[in-house]
Amino acid sequence: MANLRGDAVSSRLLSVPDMPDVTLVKTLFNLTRPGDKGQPVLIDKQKLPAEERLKYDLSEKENGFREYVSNLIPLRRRTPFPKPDECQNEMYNIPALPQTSVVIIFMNETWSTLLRSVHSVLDNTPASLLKEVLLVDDASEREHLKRPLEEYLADFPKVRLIRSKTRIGLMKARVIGFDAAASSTVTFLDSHCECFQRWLEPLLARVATDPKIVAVPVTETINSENFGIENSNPIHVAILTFPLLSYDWAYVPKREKQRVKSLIDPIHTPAMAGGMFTISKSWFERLGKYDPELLIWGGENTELSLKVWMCGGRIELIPCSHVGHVFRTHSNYHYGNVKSYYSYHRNTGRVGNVWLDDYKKFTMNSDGQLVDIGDVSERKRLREDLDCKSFRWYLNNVHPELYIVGDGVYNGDIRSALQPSMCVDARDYSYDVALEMLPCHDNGEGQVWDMSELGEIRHSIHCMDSGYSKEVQLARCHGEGGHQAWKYDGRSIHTEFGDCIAIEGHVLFRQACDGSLSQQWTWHKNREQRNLTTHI
Ligand code: UD2
Ligand code: MN
Repeated sequence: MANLRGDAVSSRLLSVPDMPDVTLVKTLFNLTRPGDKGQPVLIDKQKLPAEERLKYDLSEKENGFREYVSNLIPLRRRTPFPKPDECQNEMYNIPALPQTSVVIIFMNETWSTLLRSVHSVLDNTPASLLKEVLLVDDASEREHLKRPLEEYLADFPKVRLIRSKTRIGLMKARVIGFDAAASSTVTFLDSHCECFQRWLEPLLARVATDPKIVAVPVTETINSENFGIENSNPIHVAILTFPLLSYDWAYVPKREKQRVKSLIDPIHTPAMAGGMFTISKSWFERLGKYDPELLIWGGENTELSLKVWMCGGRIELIPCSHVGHVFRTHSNYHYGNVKSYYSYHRNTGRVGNVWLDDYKKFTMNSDGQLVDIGDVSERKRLREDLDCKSFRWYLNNVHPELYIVGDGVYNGDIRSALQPSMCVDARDYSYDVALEMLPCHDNGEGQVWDMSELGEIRHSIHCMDSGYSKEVQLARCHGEGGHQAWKYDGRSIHTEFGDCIAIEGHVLFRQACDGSLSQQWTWHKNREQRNLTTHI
């Protein structure tokens, strides 16, 4: 174990806001071991003396998380034991596993979150598997990240600090760490993470099986207010989102639940959030690392998700590997003239243009509609050299359930045969009220519906739902079929139990199908069903 000098954080090391008065706050709220095993640290702000309250308030504004609370927790704390319980019986043949270099990139990170990330790696990783921890500083400006950080790290020979002289953005920072890494696998982390016990062994075990597997831990949320660490159940996969080309969390698809044999088997995940994963050095290199033109933040996760799958690899989510991560409430990365808006759309535009084929039309900037995407010919050549498959292949084989706004099997407005100038309207997207018919307006807003592969009738994340009442209402799409599964036969929109959507007055109801005009609808057929037959 590393030494324990991480227990006290000296205020000398911190920029604004100052350290909490730890002794006072601990007494006030009866905190003996704040945050131990991922317990939340509960502070009643009203009971803080005025001076402390000011620090408490400021720290959130500066960082997008409550640094004040983070600073009350020792730099070394115990993390929860990973769920499911079956993980406790898993044995790993450590001498047979490859070593890894852990790369942690940071830019103006707070002292306590950064060093808790480092300590959690050192404390929860078998020394024989950890070649080194490479901290890559993307030209931070905060004082505590200069001399004080170097002095602190001097006690930890496995930790190496690499500085970038200029601000280069997270992708290039990761690549600097990657290029400096001395082992055959590299594991990336954000600078506000906490690894659970045995987080690394199951990741390495998968990459050792097949170097084209990219192994991703379960991302646990470290609460940005109280720093409690969740232990998720059930776990979620990451999926791509349109039109932004970002990621979202989703339930493990039904077919994947059927494919795996136990709760702890690796799960095929269509995408990754981007911050934490283990990859073999040779595979990341073959894949051309990240597009060198990506700036600051965003899009690199989409690029890697697509090219790993489309170019012959696989992304696996490893149920027994857990890493906590603080999700900020806000961030605004920019430098010089480069604004977050510009870099995000430029990045995702480049990725969409290179990897999405015809589907790029469903994104915001793959043809440079919003901001210039530059020259992508090198990246297209890389895709050809690697002989990668099409995006359509990805949809059919990796993520058939993926819903792309505008790409429904049926798409467009839904008109009533009884009142041909009236369309189904999502109005103000309120739930728990019957959907209304309003005059068709042809400008998209509220009247464009997609029928998804799962038979949902969707308007973005909202679905037509008819459960406990006979009204047809809007509800958040859940992807589980049931009350959100419909069929359209060119005339009626019905459930598999013979109930049809009908107009009554100006709202939508579900009633027994009888072929009447009030149950007939026109809706534009957009394309054939994707290949979903194996799993529903
Ligand atoms: C998510 C990912 C993040 C990255 C991002 C998209 C997780 C949990 N997080 O956003 O890793 O893939 O999506 O790009 O999967 N940083 C720099 N230089 C910069 C900006 C940021 O080094 O110019 C560092 C930053 O200190 C942090 C990392 O990059 O360690 C990711 O940034 P973030 O934590 O703000 O991103 P996050 O978690 O919101
Ligand atoms: Mn992060």
